[in-house]
Amino acid sequence: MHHAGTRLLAAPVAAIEALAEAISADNCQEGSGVSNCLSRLAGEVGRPQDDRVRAGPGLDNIPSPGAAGAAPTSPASGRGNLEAGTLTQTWPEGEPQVARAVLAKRFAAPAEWGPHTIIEVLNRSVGEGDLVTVDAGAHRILLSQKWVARRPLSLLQSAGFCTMAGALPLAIGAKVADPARRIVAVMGDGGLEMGIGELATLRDLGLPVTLVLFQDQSLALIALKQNSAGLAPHGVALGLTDFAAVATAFGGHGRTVTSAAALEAELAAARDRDRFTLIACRFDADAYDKAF
Ligand SMILES: Cc1ncc(C[n+]2csc(CCOP(=O)(O)OP(=O)(O)O)c2C)c(N)n1
Ligand SMILES: [Mg+2]
Repeated sequence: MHHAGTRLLAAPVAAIEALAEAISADNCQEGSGVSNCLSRLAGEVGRPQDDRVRAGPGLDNIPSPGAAGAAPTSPASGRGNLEAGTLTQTWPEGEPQVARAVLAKRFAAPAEWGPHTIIEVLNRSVGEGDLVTVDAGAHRILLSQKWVARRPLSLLQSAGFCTMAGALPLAIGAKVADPARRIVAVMGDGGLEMGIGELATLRDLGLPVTLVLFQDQSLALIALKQNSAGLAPHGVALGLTDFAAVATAFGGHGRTVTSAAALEAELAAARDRDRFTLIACRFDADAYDKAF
């Protein structure tokens, strides 16, 4: 790709656009397609001669949560410094900005409401010092393309096993470790129905976590895989659960929303609540058609 002493890449924009095309054409699979695409993207843009990881104060460039008016950094959130002082400024050609622009265009919201819009609202509403966990499924694949992480280690997920229902215990653990930090769990309806008992843990430990639910009444990722294999949908439809009522029954606050404005308002209201909040975002099961 390159060797010491040469410029990393003469035309990163063209390379990234070509890879964005590849991402579009790829049948994105959890744990394989998308991550491979993005690894290729990183590879094409060019790794530095020494991986650009050197001793130095590079993470000074990342503002601290405290600077943004968020909760003070505790030992747990302080781990976001990735062993502070070991990284330096990278990508002198502006490659990250180009990659972000290409991804933003490729995965732009096709409608006023749906999974794309929910992630855009989250990008606006989640603060720099906050921590997000995300479950397994189509919602996670889309979030992986659209998420704007402001700090290292601020997005937790089961990246290896991709296990459903993991986002809730991840959020519980994060909140126990750092009670002052805002924790937002992003889940699909299939995943939450697998691990719904954890709502009782939120109640019993008095953890005011915010749970944003992608309620499409579908195991959407499996439906997409069946479709791309030329199969008819089988065993992927979910009934309509009233998750707001379930949250109330578990001692939390529950709401169902179907617009960006309502989601934004509920996210803001959840910030100061002393118990958990579940926001069920309902949208149609076909919302991921042509998304990947
Ligand atoms: C424990 C477990 N069982 C099965 C799977 C396979 N799997 C991956 S995503 C998915 C569907 C997830 O549905 P949902 O939580 O509603 O998310 P969506 O895809 O609809 O966004 C399944 C069954 C898994 N990753 N983990
Ligand atoms: Mg679903």
